[in-house]
Amino acid sequence: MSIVRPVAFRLLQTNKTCLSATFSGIRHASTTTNLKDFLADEIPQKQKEVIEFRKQYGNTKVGEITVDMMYGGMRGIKGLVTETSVLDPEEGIRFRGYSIPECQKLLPTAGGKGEELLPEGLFWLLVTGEVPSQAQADAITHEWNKRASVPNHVINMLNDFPSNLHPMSQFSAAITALNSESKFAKAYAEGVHKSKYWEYVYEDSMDLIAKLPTLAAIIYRNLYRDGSTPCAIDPKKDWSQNFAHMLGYEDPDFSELMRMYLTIHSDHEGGNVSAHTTHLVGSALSDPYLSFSAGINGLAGPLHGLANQEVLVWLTKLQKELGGEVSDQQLHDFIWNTLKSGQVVPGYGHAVLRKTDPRYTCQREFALKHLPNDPLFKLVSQIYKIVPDILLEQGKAKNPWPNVDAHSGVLLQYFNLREMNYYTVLFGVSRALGCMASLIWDRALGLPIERPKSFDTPGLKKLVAK
Ligand code: AMX
Repeated sequence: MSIVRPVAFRLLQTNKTCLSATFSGIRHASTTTNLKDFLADEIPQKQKEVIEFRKQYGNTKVGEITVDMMYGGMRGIKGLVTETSVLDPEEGIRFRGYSIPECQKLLPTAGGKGEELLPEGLFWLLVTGEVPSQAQADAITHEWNKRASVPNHVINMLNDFPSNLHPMSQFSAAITALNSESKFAKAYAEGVHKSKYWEYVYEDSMDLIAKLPTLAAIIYRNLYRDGSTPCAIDPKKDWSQNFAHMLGYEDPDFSELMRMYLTIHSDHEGGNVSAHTTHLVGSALSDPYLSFSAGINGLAGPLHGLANQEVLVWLTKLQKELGGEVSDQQLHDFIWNTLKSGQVVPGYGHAVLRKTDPRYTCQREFALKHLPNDPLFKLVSQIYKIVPDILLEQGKAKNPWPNVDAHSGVLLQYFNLREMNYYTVLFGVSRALGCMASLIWDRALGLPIERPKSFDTPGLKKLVAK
């Protein structure tokens, strides 16, 4: 049975933000550096737009549902609205209308410290739909640095976990336990009016994102280093650089890798397991910590985020069996053996994409710049030339091309972050940006509890007979 992956749609844009964000229509209208002020201004307009849109087109049919879709992981069912990004099968992800190469040209970088995009700027774009100025991205850095402290009970819990508990389980449990800090849960318990929900979800989202690097660094240092406390947040450093330093990596190029990594893994429209789960759990008005930890549990599945770990496990097995230099024929046989033993080739295929993932290409470009002669990079490039033809020959996978996870591990290995079981935690830190940006808008638009209709097979047979 395939995994759940319905299609998400962006709403029609307002006049102010129309032009579908092609390069000629770059949107950066606002000057405020306060994201909450921006939202307070924007939300009433967007609410009005949605009400009018639904009034006019609420009964308009936008698609059909087949029996195969119902048994087949809801693939292709148009069933969600997600504002932050849209995934085109041929072209890949567009964050609020902007492709990754367009973002690379438009969004703020760390200035003198590096050329890669700041995830803070991408977050501003995801939330607002506008390309931020440097001052707006820097304001997010400032906010997150201020909100980063983690309560002692969570630190103690992490320190008490056994070393055989997977880093993703630790990460998810720590995020759940952080809900002691939830401003939304507190306000709800005190009877806050529903029109104010988004304000508390915003506060929790900003706190949660700010705290994730510290949680992730504690897990890393406990499992793979001496268990010492991560260094303190430095207000002069950006989110990624602080994270890199807390992990114990001082190389400026590693901070660059983190900036790129944390930007490109952030969002992939609304139907993927981690985003959809966060949205679903949030629809029950579970607070952002509970909602996102549920999403993290989905990300921990090998068909979703854990694929980045799986790729490295698979590559390590390949190197152990075949040695250093491998011929195309040896690779060909190894890949076929993987398929014949009933396993997937990790890092290849996708539920929506039908071309090479631009996030793969972006990481390949980073590798060409920073590690062009790395043997593992060369192996990954060699595999890229061989796997698609084999998957096509096998004739099952609808997309034979690599996804984001085929390339991330090789970059981390190069910088000596070799603990592959940890890789999905990095994905999780980044995924919070998209999930939280969407959750703020879910509550701002008053989206209700999610409850699709399900059938049993006899019921479905009756329905079909009609
Ligand atoms: N290797 C071998 N077989 C594959 C394959 C791959 N990389 N990708 C798809 N297939 C198989 C499926 O298992 C399925 O087989 P079945 O008919 O026996 O069940 C068949 O091809 C049809 O699958 P599909 O419609 O092309 O894919 P899907 O939408 O059901 O699943 C995905 C998508 C990503 C789960 C699948 O391509 C896969 O398992 N890839 C490997 C794992 C991976 O890289 N996951 C990460 C995805 C990105 C992410 O979320 N981080």
